[in-house]
Amino acid sequence: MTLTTSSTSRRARLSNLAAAAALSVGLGYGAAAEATPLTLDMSTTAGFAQTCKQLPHDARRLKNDDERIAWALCRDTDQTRRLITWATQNFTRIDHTPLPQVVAEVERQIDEVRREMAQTRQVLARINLGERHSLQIAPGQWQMDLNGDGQMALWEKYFFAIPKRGLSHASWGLPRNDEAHIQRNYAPAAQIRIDQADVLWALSYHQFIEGLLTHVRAFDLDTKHWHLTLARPALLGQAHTLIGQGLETSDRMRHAVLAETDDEQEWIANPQQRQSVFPLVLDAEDFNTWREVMAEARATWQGEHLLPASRNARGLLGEFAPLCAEGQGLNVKQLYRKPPTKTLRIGSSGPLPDVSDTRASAAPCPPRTMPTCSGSSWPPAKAGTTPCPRATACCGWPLNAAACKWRARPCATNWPC
Ligand SMILES: [Ca+2]
Ligand SMILES: [Ca+2]
Repeated sequence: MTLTTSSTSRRARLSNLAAAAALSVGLGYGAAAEATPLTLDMSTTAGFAQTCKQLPHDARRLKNDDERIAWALCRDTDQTRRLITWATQNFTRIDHTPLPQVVAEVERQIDEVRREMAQTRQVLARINLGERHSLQIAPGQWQMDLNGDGQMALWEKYFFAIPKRGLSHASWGLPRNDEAHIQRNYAPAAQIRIDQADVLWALSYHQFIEGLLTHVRAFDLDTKHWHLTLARPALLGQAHTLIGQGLETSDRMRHAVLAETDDEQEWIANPQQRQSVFPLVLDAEDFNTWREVMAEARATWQGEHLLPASRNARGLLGEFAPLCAEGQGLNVKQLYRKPPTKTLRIGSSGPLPDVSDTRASAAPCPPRTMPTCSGSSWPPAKAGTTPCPRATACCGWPLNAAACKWRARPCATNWPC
């Protein structure tokens, strides 16, 4: 399939990039830190603005974990504001801007977000609340002019509001200028009393998003042919570390949530907790699914399990199939840590990816030696075993963990193993 460079598709691409980037977040306000403890209020609109204004720009001047939490929230929300303002202003002139310039500006933005998120991530990683609770927050009250037009539209007012608990996430959408839609789908007054599990939740998302953005910046986009070329292999290694840390943090978070015995203004709730404003209701089976999927994801990410890479595979794995010879499984860790030395291209035309020197070394693809099937292609086979060709994908996890009842399937009998 050949991708066009029409203004429509360019707009769509930039819009997608901006939307993805807007999920990330993080920037700060400058103001001298006071010697006396700061008054931190993250539960009212005025208190939020005042708190962010008085926090120091330099994270090293933060005096305690409550200040670190407020600082991270202020930076994240302000980074969101800056991204939306940037995207809004650039969207109007994208049709008149040469494509390479658009790409360069997007890359600059991604790098800035990565820098900001690295700071916020390090601050979040320092926080250890132990058993105590920290700030009470009400994200629906964090209201600001996000697109920089000097007005506060309804969608901006409720941009950080939490969707009502228990609704199908398909009905959320983003807040729009429709009061009835907001009232139906959002809980602007919802409050959370932050505990260590919530801090770990935020930390894991920072690690994941920073990792994904780092992954993106490992590649250069050829705007003529819409190819991605691996230009900065070292960033792939960094991305592997960050996403691996995200998986570990997510597991620590799951343990922390399950260990909670209180039940008051919770974010993610364990099956015994009822006082939660987290949009998804998770039962005991969801937590089991979470544990199983994360264990498989971590083993795959660290190269302990191999992904099936077959020429007949479909989807992304099919695109990567040429990385591995027949009879080999893909070692994700090696792919990130020792990517093919020859140019790795991913794109829309031509033989993809170009890994003609890789098969000789076969670095990411150790042979699978055991002549038995070990299950479906998800979960992947343990290194040294042969995975089966059919995937039972767990779609959209963890967003719809409740709907994701993954079960291993027996191997297809005709699989040549
Ligand atoms: Ca506005
Ligand atoms: Ca909690």
